[in-house]
Formats: sequence, structure tokens, C-alpha cells
Amino acid sequence: MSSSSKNSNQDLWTRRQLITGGLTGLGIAAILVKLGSQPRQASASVKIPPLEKGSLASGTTLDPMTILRDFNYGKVKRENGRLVREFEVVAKSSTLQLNSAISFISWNLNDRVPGPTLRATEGDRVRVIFHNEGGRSHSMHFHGIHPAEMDGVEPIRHGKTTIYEFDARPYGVHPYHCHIAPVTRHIGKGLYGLFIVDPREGRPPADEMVMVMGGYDLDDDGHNELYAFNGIPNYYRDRPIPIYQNQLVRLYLLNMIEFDPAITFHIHANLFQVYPTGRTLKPSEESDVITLGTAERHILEFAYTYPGQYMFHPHQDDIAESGCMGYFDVIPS
Ligand SMILES: [Cu+2]
Repeated sequence: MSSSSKNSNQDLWTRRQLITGGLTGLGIAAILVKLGSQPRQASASVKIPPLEKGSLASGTTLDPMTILRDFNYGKVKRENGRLVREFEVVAKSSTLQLNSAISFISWNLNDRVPGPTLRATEGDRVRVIFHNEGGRSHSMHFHGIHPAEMDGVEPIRHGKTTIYEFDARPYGVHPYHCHIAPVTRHIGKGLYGLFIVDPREGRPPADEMVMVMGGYDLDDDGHNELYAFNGIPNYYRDRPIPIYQNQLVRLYLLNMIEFDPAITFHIHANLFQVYPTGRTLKPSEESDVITLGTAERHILEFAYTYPGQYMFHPHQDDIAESGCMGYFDVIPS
């Protein structure tokens, strides 16, 4: 373990830090239970298969297998009796190796596309300290409910820092993204992510994961040539996501693909329960394919009955065949 294990503020630990600390999945689940201000769904009854960090092309630090289950709960403080979650986000520009042949100059947040998955409980105070080191003006515009001055549509110039502060509400799954024109370009370059607001009562234990669908317009012609779940095209096709048989999976799914008006999402050999925008505690419908407009997002829940490998992808097959393709590897429990 790194020295972070002695950190008195346990909320600084993210799952990523625990994983990179060399713990097995079972160890992670057990330790997360001890992290007091994290929600109840991080339960000892949930087993997370051990993960191997992916082998990526040299020069790439982005690891979609880490992004998948990495939730950033911020640095927790108490101010005037109120729980405050403080997040540090840095806009940068860096090269992303999309596959062995294609490198892409991304504009990103905290060195990743999508940016960090920020997570709070409804009613928490959220403070996002945004540093722009991206070389041009950017901003962070959150979906959800907040005052106009915290809406994140004003440009923050390179080298400047601003603070977005608001109450986490309502519970649900909300995107955030840069809102500087042309917004399609700033989003297409990678400046987006998820902001999860948990209901106060929590949700039942599950293997929770995040998938953000993004598109890459490589030649600036207003069309995407490549697509990806969590940043790297075909990553989960080549490295299937391990999940356990009969264990509930809770998928926080966001479509941030520009230029295509809507994207579908389909899982093989199963059905999922839909919690639209994460705004309900009971599912509204059951299906195996759902359509999401740009910035639309839902919670999907499912469990696999039979071991084996199962595809997930948009049912627009040209998009699936251009990088938005993955597998679940269902491990016998
Ligand atoms: Cu921007």
C-alpha cells in the first residue's frame, strides 16, 4: 500500500487509488465498507472481480478499465455543520492514443476522457475548483439544479482558476461538459464527464460502473470517424469487462456523442431495468435496447444468469463497428 493508507481523510481514497494500490477486488469491497461517508451501495455483499490494468499503446495513460469503476467522492469537509465535497479538476490538452495507428490531441479533464466521475449525495454542498491549463478558454457546465452564476457558461481563460459551488440536487445522473463555443468541438475533444447524485436513502448493493459514449471527429468534417466507451475505441471488445454471474450490475450510462442525433445501447442475451436520468428509485421499463439523445443518460440494472461472454453496443451497427463495442465476461459465481 502507498502512504495514502495513513491518510486520516479516508474520503480522499477513490476506488482507482485502491486498485492501483495493488489490492484485489475482494479487498476493495471490504475496505470500501469502512469508508464512512461513501454511500451504502459499496457493500461487502458486492464482489468485484480482480482487474488487470489494460496494456495500452505507449504514451497513453488512459485506462478505461480503471475509469469504469472509479468514483471520485471529493475531499470531504464540514463547514457550518454542512457536508462539503471539494473536487479539483484541471483542464489540459494531451495526446490520446486511440488505437495503434491513430493519436488524437484531446482536450480533457484530469488527464482522462471522460473526465472524473464526480459523486455526491443529494443535499451535499459541492465545490468544484476548476483550473484551466488547457491552452484556451474552457468551462464546466453541470446539468442539475443550481443558480445562474454557477451555470458554467462563462469562459475561464487559460491559466485561470474558478470555483463552481452549489447544492447537489436533484438525485440522479447528470452530465457535465465544457460550454465554450463551438461546443461540439469542445465536447468532441473530450471535455465531459458524469456527475452522480445519490439519493439520501441510497440504492441497493450492486457492482456499479460508468460508461460514457463519446465520438471522435478526426478530420474536423462534422462527422465522427471513431466512437468509444470510456475514451478508447474497442477497448472493452479487446478486454471484456469481468462481472459475476447472478450479481446485480448498476450501469450509469451517458451519451456524449456529438454530430449523431441519437444513439442506441443494447446488451446481448439479457434485459435491463431502466431508471430514466437516474431520477427514480423504481425502474420505469425493461428492455434490451434503449435510445439516448446527446447528453441523455440513464441507470440500467441487470444480472446475467449464464456464464460466458456477451456483447454490448449501440444497435446502429456502423457505430458499433467504429469502436463502440464491448463484452461482459460473466464469471461463474
Ligand atoms: Cu472547452
